[in-house]
Amino acid sequence: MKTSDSIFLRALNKESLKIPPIWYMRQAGRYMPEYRAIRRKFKNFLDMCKNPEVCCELALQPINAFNLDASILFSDILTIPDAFGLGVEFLEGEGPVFNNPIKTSKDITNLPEFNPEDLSYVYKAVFNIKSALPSNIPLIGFCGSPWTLAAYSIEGKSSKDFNYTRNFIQQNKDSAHLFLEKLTNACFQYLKKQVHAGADVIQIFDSWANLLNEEEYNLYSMCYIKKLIALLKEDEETSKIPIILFARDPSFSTNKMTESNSDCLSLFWNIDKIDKSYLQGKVALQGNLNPKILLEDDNLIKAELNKVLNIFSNYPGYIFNLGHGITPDINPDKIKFITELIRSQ
Ligand code: 1CP
Repeated sequence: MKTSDSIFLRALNKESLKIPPIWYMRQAGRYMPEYRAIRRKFKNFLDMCKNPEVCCELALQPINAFNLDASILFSDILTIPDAFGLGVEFLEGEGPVFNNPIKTSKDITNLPEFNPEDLSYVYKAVFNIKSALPSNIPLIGFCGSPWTLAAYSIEGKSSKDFNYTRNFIQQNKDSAHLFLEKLTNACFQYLKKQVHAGADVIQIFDSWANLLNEEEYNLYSMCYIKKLIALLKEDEETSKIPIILFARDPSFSTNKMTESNSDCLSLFWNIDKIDKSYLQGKVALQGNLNPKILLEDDNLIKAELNKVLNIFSNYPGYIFNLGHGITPDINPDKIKFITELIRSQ
């Protein structure tokens, strides 16, 4: 089968399908014992990401365990800040820590030019994964949104509210925009290389979209996502690659996300801001079971799953996914359970 005939690409092309394609955000990760066995061998998570053979093995683990309809590159969104020299480290049990975060506007003007070749380990992983996958399973490449990458780079770590970053941006508006511009160009070059190496689809993760009100979102996030998508749509090599945009819990209507010109929206689990009739025909939709439901018993999972399927089953271009990533406390048997349940409908 040609990759373009796969149910994942057909759904991204807004086709109505009886059974939706299925994949899960963070489908490779700590909830899987197979993952933990490999993870144990590396002190710093990013060292594991720098090993293309290991990344290939990790990306295939959920495909082999659950027979999913799409594979995602095994890597992380923070490879770009690392390539800018910000010294990203992930230590066991902790989130990311930056050894050289952005502290002043000078740090932004003095950033080295982004060299996409510094991330050649990622393109090698893409090539290896694509070569190992059967042709009916497309490979998703990805990056963080410029705003989400800037938030980590300025804060220097993860945070609940990213207050330090918000203050920095207020006090250094021009430099903040310069930084977002640099990140946008880096994301474009990075994604182009991933597509060149074999990625069939691109997902942009705006994981900190929830921190901004609509006005701030326009200014600091949407504006740069739009630029990034325009660059990809104008480039000969990437113009035909479907783009999925994930935004975590935006404070405004999901309709706004269509301004990005992405082909598909990956929906957070709350549905009150989703206007299906507006979105239909404009974008494919992906989502959006609350991952926490997977900690409940099978009857409750089934009821909540049916609610999601009832909302989206007739939508032209529907992909089943969660509203955010699988968390380490989820039992892999539950992933198997819902995958089989969806396919038995
Ligand atoms: O110690 C470990 O084992 C590290 C756990 C882990 C894993 C498995 C991290 C650290 N990253 C990843 C892989 C990863 N990250 C993938 C590929 C795996 C897959 O999806 O199958 C992807 C697509 C990401 C993307 C990513 N990294 C995002 C966007 C998605 C989202 O969840 O919103 C974000 C925000 C990150 C940053 C990140 N990476 C890891 C951590 C602990 C964090 C910080 C999260 C936070 O700020 O709370």
